[in-house]
Parts: sequence; C-alpha cells; structure tokens
Amino acid sequence: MKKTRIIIATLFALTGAVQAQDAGQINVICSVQAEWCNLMQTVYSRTTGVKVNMSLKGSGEALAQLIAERANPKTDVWFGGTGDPHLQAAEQDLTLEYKSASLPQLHAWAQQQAAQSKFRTVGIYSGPLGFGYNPELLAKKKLPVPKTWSDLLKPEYKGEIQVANPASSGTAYTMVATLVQLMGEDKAFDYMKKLHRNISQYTRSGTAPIKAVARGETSVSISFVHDGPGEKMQGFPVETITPSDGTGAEIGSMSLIKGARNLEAAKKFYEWALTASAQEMGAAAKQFQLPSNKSAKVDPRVPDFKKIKFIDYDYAKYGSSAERRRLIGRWEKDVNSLPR
Ligand code: S7P
Repeated sequence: MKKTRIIIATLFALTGAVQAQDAGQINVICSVQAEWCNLMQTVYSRTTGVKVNMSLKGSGEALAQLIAERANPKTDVWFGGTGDPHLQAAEQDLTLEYKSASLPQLHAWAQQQAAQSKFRTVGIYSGPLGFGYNPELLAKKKLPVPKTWSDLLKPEYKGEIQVANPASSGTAYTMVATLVQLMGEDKAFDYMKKLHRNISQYTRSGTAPIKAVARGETSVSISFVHDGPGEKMQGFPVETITPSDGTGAEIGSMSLIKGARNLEAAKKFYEWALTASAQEMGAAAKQFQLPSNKSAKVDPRVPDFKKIKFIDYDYAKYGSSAERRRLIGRWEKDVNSLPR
C-alpha cells in the first residue's frame, strides 16, 4: 500500500497534477482486479480533473451489461477483460471503430487483436492460462503438483479443483477454447467430462478460484497464472504452473462503446491507457499481465512467455459469437449437466 502511495505521488509529480476541476466525466467498465481499477481511477482523475465513474465487472458480465444497455448505452470505455468477449462486442456492433495513433508502439499480438476486430478493440495486456496450487494443502493431502492437463484427471484430485463457469467467465471460456484447440473438439469434451468429476465448484468469476486456492479453500485452480503473484504478495501460500503439454493466453483488451455519451473524454482516457506509464500501473497494483506497450517496464513477476509452451490460439475463430455460443451450449449440455 505504501509503495502504491509513492507511485501515485510520483505519477502526479511527473504528469503535473491538476487540481480537481469540472473537466467532465467518463463511465468505465473495468474488468481487471479492483486495485488496478482504483489506481487508474485515482491517477487519471487527479491528473486530468476528469471524473472517472468505474464499475467493476468480469469480462463475461461486462459483455452481458453492454448487450443489455445496447439501446441506451451508459458506458463509454470498457477497460480490460479477456479479449474474446471484446471481439464478440465488436461483432455485435456494440463497440466503436477507432484507430489509435499509438498502435505501432504496441506488441504485434495487441495490434493483431485491433486488426481482427476492424479496430473496434485493442490489446492492452496478455496473460497465460495455467494452474494455481496451494503447496501447503497439497503437501498436507500428499498430492503432487499437477504439471499437465491430464494430471488434473487423476482420481486423487477429486473435489480438489476449482475453475469458473465458461457461461459467465472469459477466463473459463479461454480454457474451453484452449482445450478444443489443443486436443480437437470431441477429445476436449471427453476430457472436460472427466475433469468435471474432480471439480468442487464452478465459480461465476474467473479470478475466484485462485483466491480460493490462496486461502486454502481448494488445492488447485485453473486460472491465469499472472493472478498468482499478487495473492502471494499478500502472504498467501500459492504457486502457479503452466501445463507442459501446451496452453493458451488471453489478450486482455479495451474498447470504446458505440453511442458513448462522453466520447471525446473517453478517447483521451483510451489513449492514456495505451501509454507505457499507464500500463505500468498494473504491476504497481500487484497484477502481472504482460503490458501491450513495448516500452512499458516488465516486472520480473510477469510470467516469462519464452518459457511457456503455447498453442497457436485462433483469436478470430474463438472470439466469434457463434463459436462461443456453440461451445458454451455444448459445455452446458455435455459437461455441466453431468452428476459429480
Ligand atoms: O485481472 C485479472 C484477470 O484475470 O481478470 C480479467 C477478467 O475480468 C476475468 O474475467 P472473468 O471473470 O470473465 O473470467 C482478466 O482479463 C484478467 O487478466
């Protein structure tokens, strides 16, 4: 907390803080964790005078809200959250085409996300999918650390694993799409049916399972591995690993909302959020995704992408509304309906 206060003070000094004044307002749905959202809100309001009304929502919930608001949008910017629902929002004409002049400063994967959406979204960070585990709980239960997707099917993990529900969570949808690409669709569904026997709970939010691991409520989670170090920094026993047989990654994204009431102010916030200094706020808020701005400092706790075996994730295909609807429908019917 002390470190965060120092960072805020330094940012104010660097940007030449302005006193709060009536410089307008923006309504932002923020789909990263609360500490990062709050830090962005504080720094941006204090440095520009613009009031930032933040509403915190996971990616799946954010998309549902934008669909519900379609006729009368109350949101100007959607910041963060897995890229697939941002692509679906683009396809459903919920978001606005906007080509930032900063695009060349972003990594190729972030620019590709923008191009794939016809410039209705942009990548702001990336993070790999993997497992969280509680080493103390595993040792107490004499369970090994899972290293591959197939390890999670072992009977000794029965009731020990949590993952979110793909119908409500972008994280869990990333898992479904990853397994389908890694194994082929029918094999992936056979796998998820077997995995279902070992799942204690499908949570609504994608970040809940690793928090449950950290607090000793479950031994293993399927989570984004960049969510581990922040829990560890709070003193919880939690480690992460990416499956050695291959995994997918999210491209956390940002979009401007079609029909935004505060469009000009929203564009300024969007441009600011693409800068290296704004992106470095993720790590300052103990969140360790890889920033999309090539000049942003990369915290040593950010997972080392070079050491991870990645699949060649097809973001366009698995970000399409029809594919998501079909895969989630199949998951509900073939997997979630089964007894445990
Ligand atoms: O901030 C952590 C993080 O894992 O949460 C985002 C997202 O809101 C997760 O949403 P779901 O609840 O829909 O899974 C991720 O983009 C981000 O990395």
